[in-house]
Amino acid sequence: MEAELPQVPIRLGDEVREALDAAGPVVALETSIVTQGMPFPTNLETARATQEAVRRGGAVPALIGVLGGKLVCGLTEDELERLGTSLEAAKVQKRDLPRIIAQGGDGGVTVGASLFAAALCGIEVFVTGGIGGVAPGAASSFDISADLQAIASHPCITVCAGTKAFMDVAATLEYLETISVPVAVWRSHRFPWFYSTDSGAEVEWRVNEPEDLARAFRAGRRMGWQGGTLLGVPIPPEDALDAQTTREAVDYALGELERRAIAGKDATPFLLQAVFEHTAGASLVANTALIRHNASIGAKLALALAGC
Ligand code: PSU
Ligand code: MN
Repeated sequence: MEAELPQVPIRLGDEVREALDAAGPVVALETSIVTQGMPFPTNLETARATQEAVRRGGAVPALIGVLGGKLVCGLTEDELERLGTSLEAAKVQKRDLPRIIAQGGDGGVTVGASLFAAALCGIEVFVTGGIGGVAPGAASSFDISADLQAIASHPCITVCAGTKAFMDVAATLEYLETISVPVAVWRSHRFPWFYSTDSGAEVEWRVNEPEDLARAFRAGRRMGWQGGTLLGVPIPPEDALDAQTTREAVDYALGELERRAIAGKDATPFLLQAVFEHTAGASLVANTALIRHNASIGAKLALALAGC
């Protein structure tokens, strides 16, 4: 007999509930980066530092996860630790939510699953490190992250440092155009490249102030727009890997992926680990820095949205 189905679809943390009741600024955060994306204890340290960056920016952080079959928005420190030290916590993509919840499982949520939860709660800003994207070779493998469709279909701004570096950035931007996701870049016309500041891809919409993006997002919602918006935030130059280091690490990681025939949801965690090994850990330091920086921008955005 499986766990009894929950009557309420999501449990809010106290602080998150209070902030939402008061229409205050809240920033949703994912946890697949905690359960699969980073090794212990950096995963927990990064999650704490990310929440801290949101708080310093004047907003309330809402870590999302699945615990004992319950979707939770606003994990406590104990709950975060449970996810971050578990060897069993699943990688919960959006499509996995019904199954993991019905089975009573634990899991860290991806960008796509986080956006589903954020929309349920009415949270309009979501921060991650790097989104999934169109993989190199997707023309034959069909490996296109479910994150992209989720960004298109939930009314939330996703703040990221681009797609993860081993994705095909140009193809991802084409795909986002196809599914009508507005793409903006923070104080640049060049889409970022996760560990490095510049992917080489041009983006029409440069955002200089959080209010610019908040007003555009509001304009869309007033028209009945149900979809999200993507904001690319370049990693601060002092934390960035140079482009050659990123290129070499990505080429190495993609070569290993092909050699070992790894596919599906295991690909991204494997690639992150391979890049980590190739850069002797520098990629993890950069990943931590970029997500903290994204969180500080996300907080500014949440504040701007609360005021317009
Ligand atoms: N950002 C990071 N590290 C991560 C991820 C994002 O800095 O590990 C996770 C996110 O949860 C994202 C997932 O949704 O990787 C993408 O997985 P896939 O490529 O299988 O869709
Ligand atoms: Mn994939």
